Amino acid sequence: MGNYDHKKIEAKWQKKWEKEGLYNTKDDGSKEKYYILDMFPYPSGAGLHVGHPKGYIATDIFARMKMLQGYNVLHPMGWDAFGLPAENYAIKNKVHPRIAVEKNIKTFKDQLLKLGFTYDWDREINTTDPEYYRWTQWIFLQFFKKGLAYESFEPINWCPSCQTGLANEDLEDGRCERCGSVVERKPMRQWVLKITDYADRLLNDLEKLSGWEDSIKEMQKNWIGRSEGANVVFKVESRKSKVESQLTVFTTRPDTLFGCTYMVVAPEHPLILNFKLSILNYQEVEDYIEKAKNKSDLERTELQKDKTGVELKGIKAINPVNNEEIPVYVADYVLNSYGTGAIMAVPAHDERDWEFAKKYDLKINEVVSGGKVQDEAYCGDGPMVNSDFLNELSVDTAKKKMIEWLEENKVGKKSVSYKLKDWVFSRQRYWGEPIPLIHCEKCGVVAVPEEDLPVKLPEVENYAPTGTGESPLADIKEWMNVKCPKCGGPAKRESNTMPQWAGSSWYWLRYMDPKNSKAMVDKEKEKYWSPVDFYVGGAEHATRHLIYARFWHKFLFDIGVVNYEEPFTRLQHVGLILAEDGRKMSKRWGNVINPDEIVEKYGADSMRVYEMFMGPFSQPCAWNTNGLVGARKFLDKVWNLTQTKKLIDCGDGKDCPGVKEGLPRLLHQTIKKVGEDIENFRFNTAISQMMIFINLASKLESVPKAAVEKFLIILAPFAPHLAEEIWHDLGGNESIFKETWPKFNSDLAKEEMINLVVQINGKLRDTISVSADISEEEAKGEALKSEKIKKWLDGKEVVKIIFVPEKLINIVIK
Ligand code: ANZ
Ligand code: ZN
Repeated sequence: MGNYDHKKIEAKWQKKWEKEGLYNTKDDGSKEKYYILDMFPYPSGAGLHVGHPKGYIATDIFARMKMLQGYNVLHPMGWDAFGLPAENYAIKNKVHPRIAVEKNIKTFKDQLLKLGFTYDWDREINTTDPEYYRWTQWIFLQFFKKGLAYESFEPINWCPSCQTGLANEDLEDGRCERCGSVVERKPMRQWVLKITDYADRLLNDLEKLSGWEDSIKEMQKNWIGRSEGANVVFKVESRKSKVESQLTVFTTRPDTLFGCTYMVVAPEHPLILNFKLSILNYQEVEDYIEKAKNKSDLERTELQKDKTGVELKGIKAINPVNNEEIPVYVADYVLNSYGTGAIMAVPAHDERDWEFAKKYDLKINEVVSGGKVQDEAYCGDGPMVNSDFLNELSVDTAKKKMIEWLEENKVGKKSVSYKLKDWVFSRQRYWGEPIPLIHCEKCGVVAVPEEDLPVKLPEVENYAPTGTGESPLADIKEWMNVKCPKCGGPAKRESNTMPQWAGSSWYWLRYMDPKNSKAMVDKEKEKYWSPVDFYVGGAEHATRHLIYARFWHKFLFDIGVVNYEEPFTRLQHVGLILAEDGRKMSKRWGNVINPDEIVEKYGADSMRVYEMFMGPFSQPCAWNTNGLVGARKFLDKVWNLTQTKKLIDCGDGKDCPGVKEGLPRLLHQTIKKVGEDIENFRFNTAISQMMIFINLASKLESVPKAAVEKFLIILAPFAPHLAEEIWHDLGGNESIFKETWPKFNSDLAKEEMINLVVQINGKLRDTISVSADISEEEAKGEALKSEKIKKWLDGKEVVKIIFVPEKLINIVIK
């Protein structure tokens, strides 16, 4: 297909570039740096489909433009290869995950190489390489030493199929994000990272990230989920046994305390066991708890779901503000993991409480006026009613006043809750970084000395999950049994491994200094390269990865390893490429397109141009082979132009061919637009502008060589192989990527000017100079601004204005 031999050209230049080390990045402090980063891929068994490289093509175009503009560009690539998918793939196909990962990486890399990217492969990293994960373990130890990694025995999310604990971030609609199984709750020994200590900074610093899309910042904000309110302490007592206790709730609406008519505790709440002997219907309560046990948080809190619960008979709570006795329920719509795991229910002003109260026939007391609380919960503003010292206040004022009252009476205080939970950081699986800790009977948990890192993942015969709460590593006696680094006594290694997200939580730092064996990154290098100027990747990482990454980076800042508090200055998400049938590309649908076939048939340059031309970069677009053919035709046109036309050495002169047809103006407009469009990731409009240029140039008998050369330089980021080939064909000795990005001449780039006649009542009164494609509105405005015209209009009424494009304006007056 096509007119130029893409196979020959592309292979030739890929080899040459590699041999010359064209993309090897030097730590050259004399030049201004630009660090552009792709989210590194997970090398799955299936290889890349045509959707995967879309972001990489974009960053490659960007990186090449920056190179041409004289920046020292860092554009690295690596592999995020630990974690469940690799391990599940390995178990299914009965190969060791290490072997599977090696093979997959090779496939991925071959595929990427064929697309002609600028990656500096000398800086390639792999999260499963012990020389890499030594530093992942080192960072964990710093967390541990600062008290930010702790052992917990709380019930956590458990995937019954992957047989491992999961973090909240690993769930999607209450299911395991990896295998789709419904997640259960299971008590388990875990290592947890205290990300909640950073919640406020993660939230507040979003404001500094002006280079991030608002939608992503909003998702992070919701994920962190900061709620301000109060904790309120209720007395709870049993009539029968005179047992007394306290129940603390978290509420965002302390103003409604007078409207609290009952309380609810989560099924896991310890209060239930404490009152076991006083609860008259304990069997019923226990049955209910048993049923609630396996339900996911999502199932429990869905608004539409029918609310269920059981009263704890025999015990009562006392509302501290009016000493009213109110019933206490257990119900699974209250989560143990949020706030305090207990609520004060205000059915008049909370939807879920309202439904529950209707179902169990509980009192509904209005305390904020404005609604019809017998018909539905009213969530709007006041004035407050039935609330003693709060009456007539607005909700906001009442909140403040109630918090003052609670604090004065020592039955509560201002409080903040976060949806963000501490990060469950251990997995009961084989294929991950071993957690570098040792359990000693005498000394407790002891850190592996830093000089003993990395703690290498040992070979095992059986790496399938055990389901026991320990990883398969626990079976390897020689590995597990060690001497305690503190007392020398017998001790055991931690058998849990780190989650898949660990290795990707700091990898951008390692590219700056990938071979350093003394530190995770050299301080000077970090100072030069940080922060990442531009980060491009999938929107699915808006929360998980990007929250973890910011958290680790901030921690590394706090311990003095890095110089900047935020890792990524600018962030752009990639719109999906869908299959031709409009569905997501997936093996399941049999609609996957392999880039190798496209490259083989149409060439890498065509695929690059096509993917950037499909539509606005951040929007999803369906693949269409006709579009691909169109991209190839455009490149063929460029090729033909340089092969069949006379190229004239006339500089930028007036006597050059194409002046009359407006070629110089179009060239400079194209230079301007392509540069601005790449900067703003508007590749599709950049390409259509280049098409317009080529169409005009192709119509001419001969074209100025200088114009073609400038055009080639701005085309080169998109179609590097073809541009390089033609460049050399036209006599270039060095790579086109050693040229400089052309400057546009803003006078030349200006629109063509024409003279418009301005008439008043059909008589010529002035001529004005305007751009040829001026709009009607603008033209009228310009005419009315003319001093000569103003004189004629003085005191007269304008009846109408007639506009004849490119000719005249006639103003009709009375
Ligand atoms: C009384 C009240 C009255 C409430 C009212 C709301 C409206 P956000 O905004 O999401 O932070 N709540 C507290 N802990 C809970 C838990 N563990 N499980 C389920 N619900 C819980 O929501 C905070 C509100 O959610 C709290 O304020 C509490 O109900 C409920 F007119 O307290 B509120
Ligand atoms: Zn010890």
